[in-house]
Amino acid sequence: MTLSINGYSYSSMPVRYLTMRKGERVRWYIMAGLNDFDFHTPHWHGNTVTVGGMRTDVVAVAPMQMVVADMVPDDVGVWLFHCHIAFHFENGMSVKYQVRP
Ligand SMILES: [Cu+2]
Repeated sequence: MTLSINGYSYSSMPVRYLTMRKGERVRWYIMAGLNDFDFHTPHWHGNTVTVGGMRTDVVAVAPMQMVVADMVPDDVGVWLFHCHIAFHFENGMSVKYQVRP
């Protein structure tokens, strides 16, 4: 089984799709699918987000749950964004995002 984020697996999404600038206000819309295994724990490397007033680098979503995560990135670089469930990560659930100066 191959799992994906926005249809991309194993960090194959072109990084330009998720490129932002340091200090920019960025809003991430997270939504899980409707299969019974669609419990996910999206996790950002490099930067943190705010969800419901809590600063974090990981959130949990249940099937068809939606989460809004706000980020003001301060760490420049190319970072991994992936599901933290080991089985999902090992089966491709990762993309890269970029923060430019
Ligand atoms: Cu997952």
